[in-house]
Amino acid sequence: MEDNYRTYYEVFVYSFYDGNGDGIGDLKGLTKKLDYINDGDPVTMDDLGCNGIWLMPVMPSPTYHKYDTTDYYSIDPEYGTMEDFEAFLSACRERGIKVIMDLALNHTSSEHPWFQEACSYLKELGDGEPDPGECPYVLYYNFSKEKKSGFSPVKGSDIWYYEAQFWDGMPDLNLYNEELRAEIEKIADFWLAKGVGGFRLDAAKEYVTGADGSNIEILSWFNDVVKEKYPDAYLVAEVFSDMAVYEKYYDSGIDSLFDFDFANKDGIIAKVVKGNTPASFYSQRLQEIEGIFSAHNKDYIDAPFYTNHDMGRSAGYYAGEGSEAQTKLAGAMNLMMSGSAFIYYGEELGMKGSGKDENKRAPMYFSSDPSAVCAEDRQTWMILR
Ligand SMILES: [Ca+2]
Ligand SMILES: [Ca+2]
Ligand SMILES: [Ca+2]
Repeated sequence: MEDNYRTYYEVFVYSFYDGNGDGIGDLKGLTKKLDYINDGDPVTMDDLGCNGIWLMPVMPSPTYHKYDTTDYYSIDPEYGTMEDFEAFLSACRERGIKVIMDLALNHTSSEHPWFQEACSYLKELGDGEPDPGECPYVLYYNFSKEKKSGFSPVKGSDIWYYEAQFWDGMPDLNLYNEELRAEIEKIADFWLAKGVGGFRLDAAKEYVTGADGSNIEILSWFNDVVKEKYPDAYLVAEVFSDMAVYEKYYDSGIDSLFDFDFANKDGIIAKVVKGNTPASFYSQRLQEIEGIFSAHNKDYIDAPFYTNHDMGRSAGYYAGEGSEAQTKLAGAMNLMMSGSAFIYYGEELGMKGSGKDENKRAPMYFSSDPSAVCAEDRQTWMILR
């Protein structure tokens, strides 16, 4: 079995490096900059030395962040081609970097053909009873004639509604449908067969909103089908919540859950570094979580992270004299935790960016020339190494 204890670098491809000059980061650009993440030579120390990459979504999508897919079997043309992706994977393999991909299974894009076909069918049907024999996709989503909480109207119909917990462009999938599950098994196999090392499972807490037990069952099913054929695959789920909630998700048998309690501007690490909480609390919790998580899954691998694409960047958590040292100390406290630690791109440089999501996902700095970086972050340039 492969060792799944790694240090992952979370990359937003859109903002990382532009390989073809259109101003948008892409897979060619990321491949070109792999030496920065890991040059494959354990002797050199001027690379980050990460041996894992978490790719934020790369499948076709109408949004810049690409968390709502229109096709689970392709690469978004903004990011390149399938050949570019395969070249990226093979360059990572040469360097000993395991690549995990973001997989958004809670929802698709409202422009996904499954959803489009289901909506056309229901519009035509009107007030009748849907026949999945005529359109199987009506069961891929949660359609209803009743406007329940989190439901949006089907465009062009005054009878039908669909569940869309995030926004109406992201219809929620019905992960209990057997045909959809078979499709998802095919999707997972498609990418794993290419050499992808696993998945970061987006929004697992919303698979069935408000029903942790159902979500654990869904994760357990997905873990079983993936591990049966790919025992070395690595799965980490996003359950954006408190530890009392996400610890239970280890019952599913998946490798990792992001350890939210330590992250963000008001998490354990930041509280300790700001001096609001005694340093001993950090070590005490590290000891306690071993018992908490292993009670649910003895093979668990903690997934500590300090920030991600949904959080303000850490260099902004501290102000005044000593803030640079605080930022570095906090980063080190993240990496010292056992398990597979995650670093969000640019954090190692002390990039700043908070407020709206786009600012948290701003272009990576590859130059110390102030004119080469985006204006908003220009004054925060700082090398942490
Ligand atoms: Ca580009
Ligand atoms: Ca090296
Ligand atoms: Ca859902």
